[in-house]
Amino acid sequence: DQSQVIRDFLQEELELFDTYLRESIKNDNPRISGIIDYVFKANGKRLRPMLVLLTAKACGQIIPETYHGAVTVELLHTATLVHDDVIDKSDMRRGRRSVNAVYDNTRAVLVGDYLLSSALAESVKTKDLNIVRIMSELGKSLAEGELVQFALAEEILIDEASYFQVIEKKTASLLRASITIGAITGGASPQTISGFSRLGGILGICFQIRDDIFDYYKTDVGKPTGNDIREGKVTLPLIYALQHAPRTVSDGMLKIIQSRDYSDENIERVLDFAKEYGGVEYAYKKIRELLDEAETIISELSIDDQIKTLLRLLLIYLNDRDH
Ligand code: 2DE
Ligand code: MG
Ligand code: MG
Ligand code: MG
Ligand code: MG
Repeated sequence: DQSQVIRDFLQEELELFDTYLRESIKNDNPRISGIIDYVFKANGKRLRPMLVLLTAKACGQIIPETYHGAVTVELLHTATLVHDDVIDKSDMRRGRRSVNAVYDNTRAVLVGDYLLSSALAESVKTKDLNIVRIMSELGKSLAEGELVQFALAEEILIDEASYFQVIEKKTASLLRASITIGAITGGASPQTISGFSRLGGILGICFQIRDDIFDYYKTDVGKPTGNDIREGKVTLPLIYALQHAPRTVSDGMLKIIQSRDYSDENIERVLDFAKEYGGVEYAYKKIRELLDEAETIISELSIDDQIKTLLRLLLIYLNDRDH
């Protein structure tokens, strides 16, 4: 796992991050702390805090505000996952049962609200109005992304531009915010902050395309294959295949999707169709193009070569990860 090198490089910082995180979610009421403990006992990848810390370190300093920044993004991220599993009616998360499955939707919604508010409270501890603004706008963007995605799924609207619009809002915004907050608290120049921000956005897009590719294969993280299609979510591989397969074939697939007859055989047919007509390949090609852009940005950043190497490793990790 490529992320181990980065985790080792940030070992002390990640330990301190955990202390800040624990402090932030402390609650004396066992009815609440029980659920919160359940949520955080799952071993998240800590990807967003890593981005905050690595970027701040690249820019020259990690200060207490950096940790508050790392905590605010992790809390908001966790809030969205708790809500996401309610929306997607998903009973698994990070290889274990989701909050809505173990408790119920009511509690999952409320714990998500609690975590969202905790995230905003934490952002204030950075004492930087810019960061508070980034986090507030981020909450809006994430909810907007979900709303647009839901509308598209209802309309069964399939086009690449809409797809990219959604993943920009629901995923890229969060990775961009993480990296930007790292650069701000790291004391970077406006030019460096903007370079990192662009890098964060690209990382985020790659991250979601990769996540969407996972849906085409069996994974061991407890997610049923084809879940996105079952939810009416038409992602990049299928969008491409629908637009490039012979008309008669793609019409047949569209019929299945529009009929919402999601039997296992039908799902299998749609998944195979997307693979057969180059959809998965195309998605990988998109990722590679974006990574080339990312490489250009990294090479132009005025930061330590060692950290450039780590950023490159992070890029590889994001795309080789198996969940
Ligand atoms: C993950 O997509 C979605 C992330 C954004 C969720 C945003 C919500 C609204 P997936 P997986 C729920 C805003 C909520 C706030 C501000 C608390 O593809 O495959 O469903 O991991 O992800 O389930
Ligand atoms: Mg989901
Ligand atoms: Mg979702
Ligand atoms: Mg997904
Ligand atoms: Mg995912």
